[in-house]
Amino acid sequence: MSPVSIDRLDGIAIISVDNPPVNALSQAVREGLLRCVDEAADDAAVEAIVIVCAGRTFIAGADIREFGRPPEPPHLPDLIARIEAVDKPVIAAMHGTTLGGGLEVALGCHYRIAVQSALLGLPEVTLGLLPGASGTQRLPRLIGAEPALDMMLSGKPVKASQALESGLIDAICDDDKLRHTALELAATSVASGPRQIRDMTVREVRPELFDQTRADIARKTRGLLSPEKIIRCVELSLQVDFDEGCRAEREFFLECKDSPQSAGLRHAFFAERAVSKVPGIGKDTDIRPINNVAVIGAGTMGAGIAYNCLSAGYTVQLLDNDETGLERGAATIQKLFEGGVARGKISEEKMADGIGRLSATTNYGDLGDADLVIEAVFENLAIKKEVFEKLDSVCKAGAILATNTSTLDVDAIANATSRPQDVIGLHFFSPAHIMRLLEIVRGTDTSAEVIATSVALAKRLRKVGVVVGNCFGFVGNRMLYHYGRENQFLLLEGATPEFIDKTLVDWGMAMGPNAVGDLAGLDVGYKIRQERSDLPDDPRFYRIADLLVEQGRFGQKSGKGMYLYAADSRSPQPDPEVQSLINNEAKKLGIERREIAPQEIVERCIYGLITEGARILTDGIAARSSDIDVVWTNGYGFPRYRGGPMHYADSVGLAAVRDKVCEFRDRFGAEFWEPPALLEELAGSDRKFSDVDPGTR
Ligand code: 3H9
Repeated sequence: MSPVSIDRLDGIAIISVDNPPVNALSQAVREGLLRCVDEAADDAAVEAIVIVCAGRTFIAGADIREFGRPPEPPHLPDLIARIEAVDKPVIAAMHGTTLGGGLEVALGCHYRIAVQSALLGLPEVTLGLLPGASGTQRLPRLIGAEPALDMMLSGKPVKASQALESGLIDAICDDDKLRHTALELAATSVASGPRQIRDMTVREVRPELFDQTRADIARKTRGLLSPEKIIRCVELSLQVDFDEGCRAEREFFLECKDSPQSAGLRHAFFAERAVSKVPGIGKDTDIRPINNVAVIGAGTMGAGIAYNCLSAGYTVQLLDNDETGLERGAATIQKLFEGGVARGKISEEKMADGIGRLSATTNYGDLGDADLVIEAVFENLAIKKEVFEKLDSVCKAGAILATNTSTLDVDAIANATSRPQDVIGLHFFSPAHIMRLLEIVRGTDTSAEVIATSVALAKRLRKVGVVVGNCFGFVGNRMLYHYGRENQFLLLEGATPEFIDKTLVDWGMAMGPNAVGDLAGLDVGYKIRQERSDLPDDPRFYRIADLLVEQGRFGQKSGKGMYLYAADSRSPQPDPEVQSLINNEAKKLGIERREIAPQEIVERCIYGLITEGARILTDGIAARSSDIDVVWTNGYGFPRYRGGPMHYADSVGLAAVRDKVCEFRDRFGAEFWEPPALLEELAGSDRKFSDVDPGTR
């Protein structure tokens, strides 16, 4: 059955799209729309046409899953041209999120109406694309080049009220009156007739607009293809006629669609949606109600988590050992709220409401009502176990007890309680209210209910929650060790900290590993290494980092680490003292320093990640390779347009990755570069990491 149907009422044809979940413009929808529009156009009894959608939203865009395949007719630009050419008024009646190709369909219609709660946007840029169905030519004609650029370059949707103000829509109505008001608008528009955006002229713009926008975007998006193409298309809307502009747009769209950047961003989109499908957890798994959250530890992390929970509407108790700690925590939370108000993110009322839901205590006995406790104390197993023993004695039955450990054994912590089924890891990333990633660490005994509740919690906190298994460092930090190891070796072998950082930033990482180490604090990793007994017995292993810490160089917080920092500055300056320390150590270890090419730096660091990612998949610590990608793109600054380390490996080709790893093994030794069995197996059978089924290993 076609997902598009047609009805008639008093001379008005109502064309309905019903393609759950988001009415994406699949081939069947395009075909159905074309058929119904033709039928209504040819029917002399029809005076106007209304396009509406069933379900939760008007069309939310092209069907992104089709982009990996050759496009099948009818093509969207042709369908929209057909809608616009109809000689009776066509009205788009929108609710939910009208996005991408959906908004382009609406722009092909002659009039647009939306409900109060509707959002309208062109988010193609977030997928490495540009609006490819004449949106770049129609939107500037309708609302002006500058606001159109804004919408397309930010990818952010606008509210219906804003859309009305800018002229993007012609009318707004109550959420429950869309059909009725759209029919009224259709009836009144019969007299005024069709109004085609293609015939409009783009208003003049300020002369510096395009140069300024290009410079701005080049700085912000670092080498992304599609923003530049969007700017060019909008510029063309002022310079050439509509059809020529559309031809250029189509060419650019196809170029972007076929680029590895868009493939990476599309992968990231679907990967983030796949994380909520957790093997062993079904839609019928019970979710425990959570209203009251307690956070143990009022340091920066604890306060950040508390702020995050308050912002999501929870009631929060903050517990620390003493009043001074609590006062400091409360002040941090107050400051975070004030920052939100200053940036216009939240209102004064919301701040007052949030702060009103916060209370503080030094007494574990006060935590009896907590539905969820999140521990964020010092990263030390003995201290954490002690906290969990206390929680076990005071918390009500069914309360979820979570640890924010970033590396430690969740089972060891769970076993300090009499209820390991209720214990889970919730690994927030710093700053907790900003970073989107939440690693949800399932212990051996964690119950399905507790996992499902944590996944729901992540959504409510507006985070991407990735369920991972329990091992040292889970997914993110376990892989980071290998990336960091190669960075340290490269320092000894001849690359400077600033050259390694620049090389990896040029490749797309948000920051270089040496600047990140200084930001996070070199002492943090040092203490963790000190506690481990299973580290490689290799004198080069994290040698430079260890020596720096032993000299009191902890990073930004002490004004010097791998780099030097001027007072009150976070800008890393190369330090000749560090360089001579590195040179001396290399000499002591008999390492001959050499010039190292950027390609070797990238391959050793990134392939270090990939090989450990393969082992993580084999061990079942991540259910699927795309989960690993979500961790790295959301928590570690891995370039989203490269999809994540595992997608990147798949795009390079696993045989090529395996060959390079073998080359490194022959050059640098098997201890760190023995190719993982999974990589060998997949490369040998011409498969990808993404072919490994969830939960099968
Ligand atoms: C475009 O339009 C190009 C044109 O300019 C030119 C063409 C020539 N396609 O996010 P959710 C799936 S580019 C296919 O969890 P929510 C999604 O994978 C497109 N599938 O729901 C998930 O599947 P599953 C421009 C899609 O309520 C399910 O729907 N448009 C698409 O939190 C539910 O998704 C966009 O970029 C799609 N377009 O949020 C909009 N969209 O259940 C992208 C969703 O199997 N979509 N799915 O995991 C979104 O931003 C959000 O999905 C939306 C709903 C806000 C709509």
